[in-house]
Amino acid sequence: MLFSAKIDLAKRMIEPHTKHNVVRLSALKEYFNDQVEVERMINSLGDLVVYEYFENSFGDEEENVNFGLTVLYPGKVGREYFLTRGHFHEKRAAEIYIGLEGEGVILMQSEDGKVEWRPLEPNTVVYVPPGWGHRTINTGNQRLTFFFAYPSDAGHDYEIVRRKGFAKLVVEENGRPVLIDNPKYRT
Ligand code: PAN
Ligand code: ZN
Repeated sequence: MLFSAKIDLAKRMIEPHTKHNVVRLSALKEYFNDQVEVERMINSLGDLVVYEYFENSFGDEEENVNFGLTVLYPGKVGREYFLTRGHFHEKRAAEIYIGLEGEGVILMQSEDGKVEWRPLEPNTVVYVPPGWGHRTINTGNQRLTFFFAYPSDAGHDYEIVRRKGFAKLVVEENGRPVLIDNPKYRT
């Protein structure tokens, strides 16, 4: 039985953990707006790690809470900042994110297409309400690290994001993050 875990920011991990996923540029090709630029970057820079996450996962037992740490590295594909794939929970479960280091945002989208975005940085707690898809974006030039926790039976639907994307993109304009309409978004 698990009673506690230690976050080590220097080592960028949480111990213990039952799962460690590393997500590279090649796995994110369809999630960035400019897929040609992703290819070009892979060819010139290699298949960079964009983010990794460590999780204590309890299968799909509904009494439990999965939790862990995500580390999203800085970078851009064209003007679009490095991002996580993003997903909707299959069971409309809420989620808590707590910013630990770096500067970023969380982009949230309701099932009927409303969009909200909030800063994700140290000492910020973000509550993702049930039914809202969510993606994190690193808008700074150091890594963005955050803690997350959600019900173990929530499930993850990535397919809907892969096919339709989010309605908005977070891109750099004059050195600052701005929200623009996603030209490829399909309702
Ligand atoms: C987080 C995310 C994690 C990686 O634990 O799963 O930050 O992002 P993607 O799942 O979008 O690749 C979470 O929201 N879990 O529900
Ligand atoms: Zn989630």
